[in-house]
Amino acid sequence: QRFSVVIVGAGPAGLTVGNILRAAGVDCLVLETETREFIERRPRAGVIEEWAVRGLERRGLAGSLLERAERHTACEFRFDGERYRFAYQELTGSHHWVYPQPLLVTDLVREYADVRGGDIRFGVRDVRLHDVDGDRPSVSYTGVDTGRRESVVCDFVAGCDGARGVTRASLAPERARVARHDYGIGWLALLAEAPPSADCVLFGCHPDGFAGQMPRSPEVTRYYLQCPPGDDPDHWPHERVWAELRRRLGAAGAAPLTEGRLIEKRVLDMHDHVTEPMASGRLFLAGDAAHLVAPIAAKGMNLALHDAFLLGDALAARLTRGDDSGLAGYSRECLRRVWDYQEFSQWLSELYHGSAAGDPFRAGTTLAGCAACSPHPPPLPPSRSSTWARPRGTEP
Ligand code: RFL
Repeated sequence: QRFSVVIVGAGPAGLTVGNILRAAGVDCLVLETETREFIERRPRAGVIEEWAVRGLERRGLAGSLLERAERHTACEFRFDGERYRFAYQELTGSHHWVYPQPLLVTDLVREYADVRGGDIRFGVRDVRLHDVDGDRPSVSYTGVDTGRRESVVCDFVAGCDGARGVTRASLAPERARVARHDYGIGWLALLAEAPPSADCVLFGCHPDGFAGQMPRSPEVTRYYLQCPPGDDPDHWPHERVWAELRRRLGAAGAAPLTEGRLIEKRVLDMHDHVTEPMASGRLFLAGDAAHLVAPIAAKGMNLALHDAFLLGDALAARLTRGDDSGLAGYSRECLRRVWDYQEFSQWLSELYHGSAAGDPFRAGTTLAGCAACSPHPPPLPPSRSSTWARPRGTEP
């Protein structure tokens, strides 16, 4: 079998690339290890930046999102029992959308497979890449129904298989460099069957550790609690979670938290990594397959979409018009924003975690950071305020 492009992974990155290619009339195949039902339910991100939504909209992929997503223009820090509301839209002119990742994935699969007629194979096993540095790469896998090895020849491979995928390993090791950073911090990531406790994102900077609240939908809310890395979620029974959230997010005049059953409870060890370059021969990585950014600043899915816009457009230009320029500059263009967001994430991490570091100096600078977001702020440094809600450079 032959396709112009094989896309490995049906997350936000892979499905966006697939949709762009189908719209340009390019034949492509998406290979995914999980079932369609599973990827349409897997809970993860929820905060999408305004430029990313505009990018989806320009490609005909934001219809349901714009009907159903909530628009957010402010967030709130809670520190030392005080509330510091940060109306970032007033400062940057930009806002965020809250739209759960499973809904976006559902929209993207439906558009790709059911509307644009794209080929997608779920439940595949043991995906392997071959000859990506040659002119005729291929991808082999075991089909779920047949149990047979299948092989697909293609012009290009898009590696969109997330942080634990296989495509990154096919980059020529002597040319690819992986830079890593470990925060030495864990987050207990929780989903509660309860409406949000506030109309915006909450960040609690507490001497006992960070706590966060992120609205997801009228029925479900995400919470985070800083914990030791590698901690066991079983150390966090229902009562302990809610007592700790109440303490770390408590503030004068704040409404009590709306509690509910915890339907997800997992410990994330906060770390980042970046692979450079993001391409080798005819293999191009996109999203978490190329770079992981800890969910501190809610940037991972946004970066995955940024890569996907650039890669989809570049592959379409190459395959429909013979224009190679997008592919040639792809890695460099993606990495500018990747490093920008990694830097922002490090800065924000200090704001979240500094007061729990047991160091009065770090606690002091954390308080100054929260106070800078108060109703009468000294303006944030331009790089901070722009990264908060808006990317630098042109929109893809
Ligand atoms: P994904 O979403 O991981 O999709 C990769 C797909 O590839 C499949 N796969 C394979 N398929 C074929 N062959 C293989 N060998 C394969 N191996 C894996 C997988 O099953 C999957 O379907 O990667 P993609 O598309 O790059 O998207 C990245 C985002 O999912 C990720 O960055 C975000 O979820 C990160 N993130 C957040 N990002 C935001 O922008 N805003 C947020 O609010 C936000 N919140 C979060 C988050 C991540 C979290 N976790 C779980 C780490 C909150 C949490 C708790």
